[in-house]
Amino acid sequence: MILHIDMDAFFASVEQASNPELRGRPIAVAGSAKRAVIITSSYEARRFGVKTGMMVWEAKKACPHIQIVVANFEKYASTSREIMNIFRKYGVTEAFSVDEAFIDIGNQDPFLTARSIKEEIRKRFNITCSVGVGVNKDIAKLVSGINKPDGYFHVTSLDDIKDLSIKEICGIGRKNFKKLRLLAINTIEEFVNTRDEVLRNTMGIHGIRLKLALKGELTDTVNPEPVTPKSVSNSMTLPHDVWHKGEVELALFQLCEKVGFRLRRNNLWGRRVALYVRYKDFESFSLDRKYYDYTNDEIEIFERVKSLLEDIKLTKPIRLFGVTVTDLASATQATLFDNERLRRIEALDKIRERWGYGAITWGMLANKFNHKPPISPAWRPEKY
Ligand code: TTP
Ligand code: MG
Repeated sequence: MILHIDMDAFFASVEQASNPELRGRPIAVAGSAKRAVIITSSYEARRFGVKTGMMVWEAKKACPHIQIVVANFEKYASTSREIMNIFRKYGVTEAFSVDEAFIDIGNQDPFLTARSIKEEIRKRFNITCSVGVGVNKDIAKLVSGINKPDGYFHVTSLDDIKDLSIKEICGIGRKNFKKLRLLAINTIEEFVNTRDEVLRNTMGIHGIRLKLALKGELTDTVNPEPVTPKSVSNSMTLPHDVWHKGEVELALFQLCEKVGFRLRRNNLWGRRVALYVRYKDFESFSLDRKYYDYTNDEIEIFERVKSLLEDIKLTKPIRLFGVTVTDLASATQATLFDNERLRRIEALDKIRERWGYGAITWGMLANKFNHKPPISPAWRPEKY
């Protein structure tokens, strides 16, 4: 049996747990003091219509007495790590995002196991979570949100889920949802009664796999190792819009440094480098280029990003940059790079691993943008 566990209002709950004054009150967590986007809110605030993605002023309009807390990502990351360690005591665990995991509990009783996990987390962190139970990951994930917060839902037959919208299925994105709707497939019952050819034509082989899974005819295993990523990417909304070459390069180098570090930590090299630019007015574009040599050297990545920039003219102040390295390969396929630089980078990494990522950086970043380490639902505790 598989459990899918998702923490309730995770960042907001952690804040409420660590500050008694915030408990039971509508609060929202904003990404940073300057960039005022709500990244999550407590259930008390959600009742007023506060939603992830709103600007702080919108949230205040919806809920005038809302308390805004600036995100403390280190705190959420370390809580997440500890929570995953609790899960691991109950079965093979796959960390699926910062606040979600699958646990294969084998033949243990799902209700008692969920109750005991909930209790342990409540005692340790004073926060709640919601649990979905099913014979595979797709079913467990589908239902963990049904009775949020502090929910529990165990799927024992197709009947339990047949009326749910296909929108709830993890793996049916907006595009597939639209395509399926045109075929009058709205509910899970309609989905599992659709012929295989139709599903294959609409959404490929993945559609057929999903049909089997939802019917409960597929039992899958939980993957304890994080899957090798297809790309390594970091983006940063700048504390203030940038325009001058020096500032642009400073921001880009900072991102390249992080991407390089993460590639090396995962023993990966990449040769396609992409740059994403979002202007102040939210107009955005991306550029990318494939190179012959693989690299995970931040200076080389930075050179490649700069050369992408040389092909265009930035026309407005920039709000956000993203740097992505794709076309990844593991160590064997990579070309060796400059030895001295390699030694320096290895020395940097050792210090970072010992003392934390922020412990050391290149001279040009001495007055880097004061940006919190990025974290998103896709963040997994196993990785940096
Ligand atoms: P979610 O599990 O999607 O949300 P949640 O835990 O806050 O609320 P729920 O009870 O509905 O599960 O995401 C987990 C955390 O990830 C969330 O607390 C904040 C963060 N997050 C972002 O940083 N950006 C986002 O776009 C989303 C959706 C979440
Ligand atoms: Mg959650």
